Amino acid sequence: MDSRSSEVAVRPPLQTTAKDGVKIVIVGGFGVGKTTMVRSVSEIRPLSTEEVMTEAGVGIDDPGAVADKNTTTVAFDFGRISLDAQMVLYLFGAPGQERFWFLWDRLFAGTIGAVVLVDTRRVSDSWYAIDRLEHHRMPFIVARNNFGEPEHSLEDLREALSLSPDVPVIDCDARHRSSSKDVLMTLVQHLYEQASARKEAS
Ligand SMILES: Nc1nc2c(ncn2[C@@H]2O[C@H](COP(=O)(O)OP(=O)(O)OP(=O)(O)O)[C@@H](O)[C@H]2O)c(=O)[nH]1
Ligand SMILES: [Mg+2]
Repeated sequence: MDSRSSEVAVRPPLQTTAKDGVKIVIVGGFGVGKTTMVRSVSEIRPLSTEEVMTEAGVGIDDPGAVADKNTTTVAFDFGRISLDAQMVLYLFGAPGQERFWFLWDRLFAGTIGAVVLVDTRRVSDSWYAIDRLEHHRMPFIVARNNFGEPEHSLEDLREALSLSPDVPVIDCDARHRSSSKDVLMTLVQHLYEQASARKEAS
């Protein structure tokens, strides 16, 4: 057992004060850090469906900028985090490879919001995720994962992705729990603001 899994094992069960549970998905292109984010932030041992990428995938799987990556998500990741005494988020990490995209629409069922993780070395890999979320009219935020010093600003990224001004765009490091938690807090805040704006308008 590695040190991370022993740390997870001593975490307490769901608090009895928990009242609201909501489902969130983390989407994005291949190898942008979706599984890493679910693992870093989950308070339970996350369920993962990682499979080793073998030679059979050569020509089908494109490791691109993540050439040292040797496993990939073939269904989804699942984790949980209590944001406060009452609010619990159930996290689903989507599979990034195109041949598993057919699973996404199922994953979106019952979801109230999404995080689009982006690797700015491969911005165009995010277009499919944004397209699907807009199709489902699902609120989302964009989180730029830390794969080294970025060449462009967050505003440049907003422009490259043609995002409307109200979509939050932030930086993160999916490997770190506090950073991943900040991403989820930003999403929840965004959901609250959207719900309040709808209430005021009605
Ligand atoms: N430098 C850096 N590497 C990261 C970061 N997050 C994840 N990685 C690494 O990037 C690789 C891909 O991470 P995964 O979490 O498997 O990516 P994924 O989006 O789940 O990949 P698929 O499910 O196969 O689409 C792994 O080798 C991670 O260790 C990050 O913030 N910075
Ligand atoms: Mg994954």
